[in-house]
Amino acid sequence: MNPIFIQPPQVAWASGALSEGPLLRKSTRIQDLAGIFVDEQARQKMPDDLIVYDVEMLATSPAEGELYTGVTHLYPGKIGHEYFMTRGHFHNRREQGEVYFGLRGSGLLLLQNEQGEARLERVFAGSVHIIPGFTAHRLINTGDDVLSALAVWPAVAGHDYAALANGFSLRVIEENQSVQVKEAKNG
Ligand code: PAN
Ligand code: ZN
Repeated sequence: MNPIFIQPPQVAWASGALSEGPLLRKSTRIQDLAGIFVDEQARQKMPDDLIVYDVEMLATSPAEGELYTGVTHLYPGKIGHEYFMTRGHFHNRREQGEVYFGLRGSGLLLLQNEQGEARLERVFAGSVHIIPGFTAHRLINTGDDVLSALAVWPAVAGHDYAALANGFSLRVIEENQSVQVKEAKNG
C-alpha cells in the first residue's frame, strides 16, 4: 500500500506566518478601536485606516470540542502615551480557557478576572501563557518590533467584548522612556 502523507498547516516560528491551510484574516484598524484607548482625542488624530493588529487563523471546524488556532500580529506604536493593544475580551462561554505562545517581539498579556483583579505576564519568543476560564485577556506591545503570539482556543468559546465596556482595570503607558502601569480611572 502506498501511504498518503498529509501536508499539515505550518507556522513559521520566527515570524508567526501561517501557511498550507485555508486561512481567515482580519485586520483591526485605528477606526475600529473607538473608546478603547484612554486618549480618545489622540486616537482620532491618527490615520483611520492604520492597522493596529492582524489576526490570521486556520479555517477549521467550529463544532463543539474542536479547537481554533490563530496568530495575532500586534504592531508597535502608541496612542498618546498608551501602547498599541488588542481590544481584549472574555469568552462568551466564560469557563473556556486558551493558551497563548509568544513568537516574536516583546510585550505584556493583561489578564483580568470577573472581580476586576488584573495581572500582567511578560510576552516574548517562547513564553507560554495559560489563560484560565473566566479570565479576560488583552495583548500589549511595549516593544519596537511586531509582537506575534500563537493562540489555541475552543471553537465554542466565542468572544464577549461588551462585558469590558468599562475597560480593564490597568493601563500600560510609556512615561520617561519606560513602561509604566497605572490603575485605570474607569476600570
Ligand atoms: C485571540 C484574539 C486576538 C485579537 O485570537 O481574538 O488576539 O484580540 P481581540 O479578539 O480581543 O480583538 C483570542 O484570544 N481568541 O480567543
Ligand atoms: Zn480569547
